[in-house]
Amino acid sequence: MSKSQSHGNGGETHQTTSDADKTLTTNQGLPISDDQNTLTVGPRGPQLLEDFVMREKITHFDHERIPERVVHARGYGVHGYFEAYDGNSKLTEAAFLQPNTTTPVFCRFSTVAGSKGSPDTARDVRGFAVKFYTQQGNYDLVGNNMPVFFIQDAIKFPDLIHSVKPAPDRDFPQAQSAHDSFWDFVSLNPESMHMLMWVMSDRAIPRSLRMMEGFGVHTFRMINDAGESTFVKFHWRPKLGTFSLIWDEAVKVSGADPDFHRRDMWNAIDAGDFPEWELSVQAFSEEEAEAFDFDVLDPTKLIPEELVPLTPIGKMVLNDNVKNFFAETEQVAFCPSHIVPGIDFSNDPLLQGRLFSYLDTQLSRLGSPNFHQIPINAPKCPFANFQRDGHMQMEVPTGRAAYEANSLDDGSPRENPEIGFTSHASAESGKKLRIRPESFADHYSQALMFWKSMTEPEQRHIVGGFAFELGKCKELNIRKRMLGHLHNVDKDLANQVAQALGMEGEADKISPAVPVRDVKPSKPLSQYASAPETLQGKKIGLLVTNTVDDDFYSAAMEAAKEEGAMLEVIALKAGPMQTTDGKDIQPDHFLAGAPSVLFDCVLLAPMEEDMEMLLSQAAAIDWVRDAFSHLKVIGYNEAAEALIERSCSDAKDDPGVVFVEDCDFTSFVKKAKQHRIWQREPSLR
Ligand code: HDE
Repeated sequence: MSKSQSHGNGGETHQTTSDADKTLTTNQGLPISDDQNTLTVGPRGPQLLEDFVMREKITHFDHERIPERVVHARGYGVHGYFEAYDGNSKLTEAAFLQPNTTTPVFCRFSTVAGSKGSPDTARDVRGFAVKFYTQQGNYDLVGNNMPVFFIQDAIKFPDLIHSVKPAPDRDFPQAQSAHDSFWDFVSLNPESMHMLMWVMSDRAIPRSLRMMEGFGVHTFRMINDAGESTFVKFHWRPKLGTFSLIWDEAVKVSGADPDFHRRDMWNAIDAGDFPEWELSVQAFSEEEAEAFDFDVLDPTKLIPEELVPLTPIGKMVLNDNVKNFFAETEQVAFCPSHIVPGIDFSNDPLLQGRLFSYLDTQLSRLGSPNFHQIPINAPKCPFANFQRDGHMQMEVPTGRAAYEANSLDDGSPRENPEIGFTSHASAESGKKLRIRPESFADHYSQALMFWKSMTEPEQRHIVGGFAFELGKCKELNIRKRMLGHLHNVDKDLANQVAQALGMEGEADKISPAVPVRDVKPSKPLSQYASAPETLQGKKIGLLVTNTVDDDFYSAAMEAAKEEGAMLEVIALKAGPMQTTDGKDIQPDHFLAGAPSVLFDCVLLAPMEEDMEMLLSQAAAIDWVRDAFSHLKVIGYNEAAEALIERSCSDAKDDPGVVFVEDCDFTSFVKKAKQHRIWQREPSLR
């Protein structure tokens, strides 16, 4: 029972409160005799201030909350490990990137705008922050699931965030950008245009945290043991592929399961299906950077992989759920300034601002400069210095001298030029000024590159995204300004959005600061151009009635297992049921509690004798209709034909509606691996 947590600094341990004899005690260790009744004068008399047991309990409760993160408040953390590949030493001396090195990591995924209790599937950027507990100290790679950002200079960050957060007078809208103040801000900041293309695309509504890419966004440096610097951009690529929801699905999932992403991650890890990402860098020299037609210090630009391909440097596996959400996920403190020898910063003005902001925010959020002593933040290598005291000091530093250098104690710890971090000695000079470099002035060319790189469905969704969001923006002048920007990106895009809004010909005229370049598409920017055909990590929903055919059920289970997918049974009632052969099964859901939006593809296996009743249920009709209009593959048995006819009369001849004959799931699985039936979409939306 005695649980202890290592601090990682010399094996010191801390006991948790629940210990040896399981007796409930106060925080001072006093056994409690009665935890149900407050101390009163007589059974019906007044309560006594003297009741320290009650006061301690309530006071602690009153202080249970800490300020939520000002951005990225809603997040989900998971433990795992990182394994370095061979061959990184020519790029970096970082110890955790050398061959045969495995490093523990903690990874926190998040939305940006919503508060801590907001739904997981809001349209938003996703944070992708990884803390590597290396032997040279903690390294934090604090990235996003999109490779660019809204603004070029950190000084604009508070304005960006104030514009997207609920309005200060009315405190809504929550967890969304579909409102006047956000579009007002971005339409007055053309540098946002490239990022807006990403945020209006399917990237902003990921299917799963396990199916998202991650990016370091800024240009960083890697330094090898000869002191040579190479510029790098970081990329995380998920083994399962990059997949997204459809907007209507995301909206409905928000209601059906606001915890959709965290539940998905928890369940996968709990089932031993550990998500994995490969970490790569785009590595390039300063001379190469000079030759690009954009500035690598500008965080609104990405480097097309056609220009600099990815070099894989390692992989991350997430394999352990947290034991306590608050202690770990809530208290974890990421700072881009947590760096190790072998990695360094660039002059990207957004990154430079972040190097200040994160430490500052942790001080206010966690309340003490000793936040590094909280177990989730403590390095797993020895650490020692002469910083002392402060709120919640957990250590008991010994010795008389708390300064460096000293000759009173044994003189240690001391600085060490051999192994210590040194900043790359880049040559910097210039006048002190507040000015944006001219090389940051092209705000439209890469937005156009993104647009051109999309497949047809992806383009349709971007148009839909802009139309939805601008449709919620009541100020017509803001819409017109945005249409003007979209015109500068691509006329066809602008016209489609204008048409959807009923505002053809109303775009403002906005002159780009520099001419828009004729850019080529870049294939890796599309999620679907080369999406893997797989069911791995996906979820199949099997709709049954009062019982289910044993052969169908067993074969479906087997097919799902073979594909690495999860199959969940949705029945009419929540209680236990039996298959036709009398096998006991416990449905995972009952119909009204699990709409088809929760699954990637569906199987319909009702019993003939239940059909009349099923066809009278709106929930069953909606279930199938939604699956169809969310472009899902639908497999069905003979009895389900009537249900399909009733819910989607347009399903006839649809390639994704597959009859499962003799419990053979081959055709269903083959189709379902395509993820969605895109050709169905134009006739539906
Ligand atoms: Fe952050 N950001 N950010 N950000 N950010 C925070 O730090 C900030 C930016 C990112 O799971 C805050 O601990 C500024 C870019 C992630 O705990 C805060 C600027 C990128 C997380 C902060 C940026 C990010 C944060 C709030 C503009 C992608 C969540 C709570 C200069 C490369 C980390 C906190 C977690 C969190 C400031 C822009 C990623 C206030 C000033 C660009 C993933 O410090």
